[in-house]
Amino acid sequence: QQLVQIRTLMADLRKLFLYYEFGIEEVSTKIEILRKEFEQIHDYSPIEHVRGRLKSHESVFRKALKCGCALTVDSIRGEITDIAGIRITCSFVSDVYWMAEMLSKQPDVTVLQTKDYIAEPKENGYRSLHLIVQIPVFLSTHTEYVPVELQIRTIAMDFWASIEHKLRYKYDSELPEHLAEQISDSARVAAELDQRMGLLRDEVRPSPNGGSDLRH
Ligand code: 0O2
Repeated sequence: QQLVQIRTLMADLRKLFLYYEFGIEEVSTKIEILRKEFEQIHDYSPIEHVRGRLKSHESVFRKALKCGCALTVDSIRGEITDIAGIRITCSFVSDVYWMAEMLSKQPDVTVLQTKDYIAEPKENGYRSLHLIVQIPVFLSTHTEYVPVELQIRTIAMDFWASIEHKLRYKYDSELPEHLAEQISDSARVAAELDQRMGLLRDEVRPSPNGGSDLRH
């Protein structure tokens, strides 16, 4: 009986994951269109790198257990909104907000949630702009509305997050105090670097959306 339940869950999850994969493709296409248009028209792109990923089945199960959500496809789909994720890396802080704005205002994009860890960094120093957006995926018989987590950040924020993630993994989430202090100090340095680069960019040319890196 349990084996049948597990088989059904896995089959349902495979189908769900396919929809999420389509969601990543849809949003990636939007980002790619913006990037190409910018390179053509402005001879400049706010986007440095883009990477999409589907959460592994294991991480989904781990998260479901952590948040006490039932191991059914309906509760997984209702509770876990970061199965499909896209990370956009920009050069400047103002570009991060600009990208978020350009994507959010597209008529088929619904913003479900915004977490601005740039305005309010996490305690360890983590900075990034997170949006959960929902987009329609048109299938042969119906339309699926798929949530996609966007993490938009600068190169400096991304560098910091990648090292911090590796350290946390190495120490199984419990960083020794001296390392935790250094990582949090490095976040401050990365934020300062972003601000200095923003000032340099303001010197060279005003940001295309009229924003300024001075404000962050
Ligand atoms: P992965 O493998 O990158 O997907 P939760 O998802 O339960 O942790 P919440 O509030 O739903 O918490 O999500 P939140 O805080 O918006 O952040 C989720 C994702 O942001 C994480 O996903 C990381 O990718 C990234 N993130 C958040 N905080 C940190 C941090 O302190 N350091 C680093 N390096 N990344 C962070 P996952 O699921 O943890 O991992």
